[in-house]
Amino acid sequence: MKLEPYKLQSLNEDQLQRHQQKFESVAAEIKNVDGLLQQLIDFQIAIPSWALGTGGTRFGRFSGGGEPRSLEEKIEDVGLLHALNGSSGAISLHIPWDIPQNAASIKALAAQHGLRFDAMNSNTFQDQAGQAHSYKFGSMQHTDKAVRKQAIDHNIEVIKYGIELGSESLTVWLSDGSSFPGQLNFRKAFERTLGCLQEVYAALPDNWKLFVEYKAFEPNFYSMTVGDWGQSLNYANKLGPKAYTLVDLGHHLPNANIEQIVALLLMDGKLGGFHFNDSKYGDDDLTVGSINPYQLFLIFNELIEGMNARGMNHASDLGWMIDASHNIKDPLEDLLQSVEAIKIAYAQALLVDTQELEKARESNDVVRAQEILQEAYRTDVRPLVAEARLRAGAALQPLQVYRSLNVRENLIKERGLKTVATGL
Ligand code: LRH
Ligand code: MN
Ligand code: MN
Repeated sequence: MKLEPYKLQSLNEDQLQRHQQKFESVAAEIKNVDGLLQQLIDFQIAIPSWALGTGGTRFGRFSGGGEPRSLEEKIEDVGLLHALNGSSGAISLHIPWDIPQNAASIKALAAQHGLRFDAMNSNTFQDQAGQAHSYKFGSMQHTDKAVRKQAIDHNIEVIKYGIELGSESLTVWLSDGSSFPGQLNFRKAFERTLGCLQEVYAALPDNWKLFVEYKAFEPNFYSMTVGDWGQSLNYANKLGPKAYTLVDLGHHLPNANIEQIVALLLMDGKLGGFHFNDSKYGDDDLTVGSINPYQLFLIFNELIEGMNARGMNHASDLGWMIDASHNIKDPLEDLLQSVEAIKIAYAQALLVDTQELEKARESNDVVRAQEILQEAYRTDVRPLVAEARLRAGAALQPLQVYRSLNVRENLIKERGLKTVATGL
């Protein structure tokens, strides 16, 4: 489904006056509002191809209908999101769920929608039809060299698809680990995994990055071979300058101080990118900002501080991606909410008076330091985010436009009610 620009314009016009009043009142308080708006416009968040359909849970799946049936339709869905919010200008693919049959035409289709390809993801956590060896006991950690070789070859194949599409990074998430004490020799599992990652690393083009994604639990529940940021950083350090740690917000043990992890990875120049989502109990893959928006703000506060200290470009020097799973919501509506939550947290963090904060810290004024952060967090920045969207030619209220244009109903008419998108 394509969004007609004139429809967007007329829907925006209906809301313009109300918006302008709200925007002017927030803008009056901000020093360089145009600079801030430009930063918001430039900040793009990649949509994961596997989140465009209803993934469900392991207990059931309730399709909402109209899900993308092909890679082309996934790109069209992300194109629609981008037309609505002006901030979803990239897609992240998962192989073999998204094998491009004709890379040139897929690339051209993405370009038509103003999309680029963010990190490619490999998959050695499922067995695929026709595959010679099983990953039941792991992939890169496996005791059998033939299984390890299969995992390496798959990752190299993913890099090749990525090169054809113009991607510049590979995310490796391994489900490797053990579910029972005694099952695994931790040291040997680490060494075998490192050996495989080294071969994948050697196949990376010069301008590519390798993201090592960690996760504390699931599907293995006793140990994970890339279980936390320490292990990921250890692999990344041993691999070399093109290897980085990827932080998925849902992959930590409860109450982990993710903002501190982010600060220290940035200090070492080893933070590669993000999988944004939210969670209360585990790897819940819930809408970003739906459970703990203050944590998201604190993470962005560290990101901005650390990136500025290293002279990094906020928009382009890290991989900004969502990783989500949908059970009861319309995936596209949920993704609009997630992108909005990320932009809100980013805008709030841009408002932090960093100089005053440093002064408060130097003088051990704890109350003042906390007040400075909360002052920014409690600012209603939604009119700023909306103004950035307006200036980017997108919708003032993306979700409202999505609903008023009956997008889901139209997709169901076009694609059918009983659709299953490839992916989780
Ligand atoms: C694992 C994970 C990883 C996978 C995705 C489908 O939990 O976060 O990023 O590639 O989910
Ligand atoms: Mn992830
Ligand atoms: Mn996950």
